[in-house]
Amino acid sequence: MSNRTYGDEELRSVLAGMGVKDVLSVARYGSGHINDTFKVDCASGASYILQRINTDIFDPDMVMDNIRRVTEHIRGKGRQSLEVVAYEKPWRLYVFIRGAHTVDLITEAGQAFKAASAFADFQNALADLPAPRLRDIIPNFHNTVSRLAQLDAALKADVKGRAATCRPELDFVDARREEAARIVNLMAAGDIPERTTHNDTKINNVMLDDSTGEGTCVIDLDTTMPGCALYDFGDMVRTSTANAAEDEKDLSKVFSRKEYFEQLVRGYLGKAGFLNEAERANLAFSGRLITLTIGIRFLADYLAGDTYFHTAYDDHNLVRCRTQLKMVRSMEEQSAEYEAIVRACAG
Ligand code: ADP
Ligand code: GN1
Ligand code: MG
Repeated sequence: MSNRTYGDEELRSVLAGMGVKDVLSVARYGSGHINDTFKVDCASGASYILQRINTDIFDPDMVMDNIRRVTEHIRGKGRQSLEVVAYEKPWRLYVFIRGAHTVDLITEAGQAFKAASAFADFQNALADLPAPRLRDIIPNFHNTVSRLAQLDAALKADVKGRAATCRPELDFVDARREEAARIVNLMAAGDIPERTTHNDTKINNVMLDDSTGEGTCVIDLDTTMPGCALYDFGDMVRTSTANAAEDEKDLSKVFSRKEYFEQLVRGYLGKAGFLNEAERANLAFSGRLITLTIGIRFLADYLAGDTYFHTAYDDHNLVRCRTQLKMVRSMEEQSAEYEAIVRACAG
């Protein structure tokens, strides 16, 4: 969410414009970094999610165009999907999904299995999305090479004079520049195919059933577009194996949990039968790569003066970057074991 505050009157008038007039309450909701999200409760008993799409980042029409196609396609298969009730640029209204919740951190390995299974179902459901190709919402979104170029530009400009405060983080990234291009190169060579992917598979973007814990609905579809299945799996590793919050300051608490990784691989491979050999061979690597890429993005935003991700305090992006780099190190240390897990599960 952004730092912007909204008056009750403003929100009620947006809702009235969408035909929702019996509003009992409208309040901030969730912990996303991008959009402004509110839960709306009405006298009729209906509840909604109202969101102001972040127009600094997204072209709302383009996003809603993709989302309508994706949600209709998923519903056409008899599966639960986000449901758009109204769209009045840049605001949108979704049906509030009941009986399920999201978590920012998982506390039991079985949840990783369920989340991975739900994201794999999502990719499967979109495998036969009819042409045309979905629109590229943010070009090169997970392209680590272009994310490095953005970091370099932010470092050069150093608008806030922060470069001196993040030398160890910059060095950590520099030491990994070579491997950063691996998946980009495999895609360019045609060894890894483009697929329709979610591109933001962090754990709080899947609704988990209140009683069974099953992943009932994948949400936050703003970046669903042509991409790489490995980036989706990688972001699950980043967020579902983490032992601590994305902005934990005590780095001794930050590491990737092997048993969670194993459940994630089992849940994903159990459904993602479409993966080719090159994709399977890079599953463990994708976790490290995406975590490094998100670390690079937090660092670039810190150097650029916190213009992209919402921050709650001055060096919030640097703190987030540090947790990502600690997660990368933890995955590197367990790399042989993680590779062995993938081989064992892939059969
Ligand atoms: P952001 O892009 O800012 O991350 P999200 O679309 O992920 O925004 O929404 C933020 C949070 O709001 C989610 O993590 C989830 O908890 C909640 N949420 C979003 N959509 C729904 C929905 N349709 N029903 C119930 N909760 C939702
Ligand atoms: C953002 O929207 P949210 O909070 O689910 C970001 C992701 C990052 C994530 C890091 C559109 O996700 O790419 O991985 O923060 N979304 C966008 O927590 O940039
Ligand atoms: Mg989200």
